[in-house]
Amino acid sequence: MQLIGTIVKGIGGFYYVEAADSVYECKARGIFRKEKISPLVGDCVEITVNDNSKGTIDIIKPRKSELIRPPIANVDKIFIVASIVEPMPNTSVIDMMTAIAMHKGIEPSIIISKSDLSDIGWLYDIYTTTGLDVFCVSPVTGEGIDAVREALRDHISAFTGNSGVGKSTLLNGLDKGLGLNTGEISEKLGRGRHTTRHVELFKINGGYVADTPGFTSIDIENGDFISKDELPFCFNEFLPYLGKCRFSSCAHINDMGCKIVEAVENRIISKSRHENYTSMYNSVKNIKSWQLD
Ligand SMILES: Nc1nc2c(ncn2[C@@H]2O[C@H](COP(=O)(O)OP(=O)(O)OP(=O)(O)O)[C@@H](O)[C@H]2O)c(=O)[nH]1
Ligand SMILES: [Mg+2]
Ligand SMILES: [Zn+2]
Repeated sequence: MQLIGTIVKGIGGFYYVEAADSVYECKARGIFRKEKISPLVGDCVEITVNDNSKGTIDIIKPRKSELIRPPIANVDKIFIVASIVEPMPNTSVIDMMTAIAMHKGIEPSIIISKSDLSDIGWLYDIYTTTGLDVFCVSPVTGEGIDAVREALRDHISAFTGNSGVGKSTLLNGLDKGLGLNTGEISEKLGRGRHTTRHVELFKINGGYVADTPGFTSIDIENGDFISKDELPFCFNEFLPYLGKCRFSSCAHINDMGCKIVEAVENRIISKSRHENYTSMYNSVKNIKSWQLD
């Protein structure tokens, strides 16, 4: 029997493919190894299922997008989860993530978690100026859960963010049946660091969402390099101003006649976002793409 499905999990050389409302344990054909292609969670695949309900992946359909960390294909939306208390949010990491997502043509959104524990105002104020979707959630009070569930509808999405921000807790809140492991944040006890160990897609509201292990540091990998000319296009709230500055070579840092700098002065664009743009710009401006190879 031949079916088309989605890889929802990959462990120890086996891929679990959801197709026609069942999940099949599959092996990849040897040809992929020869061609140095590895199937990814999120891949749309054609499989052949034998009498024992075991399958073989025959074809991997072309990918719409590909993330390196977390490793997932065909993601439509990235939800960057930032906790308002420990682990404290780092806006430069958030802004790098939103830029990388935009660069890959994936829609970024911000989830501010643990809204029951502290006032989320300052972080909300920064991100509400970006034009991106911002959700404030707490699985404890139930705030924001329905809004996130609605945003997941019919898409492949990924939750990303530091270990301990509450990605798995939020998923449990979205679907009470999941029962994912969550961890206390306690370095002394040595628990709560990377409670989630592998990437897995869960079906919610007709879409798939990935729970992913939190990152502790963020490296710009080769595929994630954004050149200085592309960078302004990776800041959503800059888009309406691009092409309108006095000089066509405007770097939008402190240039004369810059419409973006003007919008920062008028508090239409957040100062924090512009500062993080400036440091990203300064770190890439002297790198040529041939230096990355
Ligand atoms: N009060 C409160 N606690 C929360 C909330 N969300 C998560 N927590 C707690 O924060 C801790 C970490 O949550 P996890 O869901 O394991 O975090 P994670 O992002 O999945 O972490 P990794 O899997 O390690 O990447 C747990 O003790 C949760 O109970 C929230 O909205 N409010
Ligand atoms: Mg987790
Ligand atoms: Zn400018």
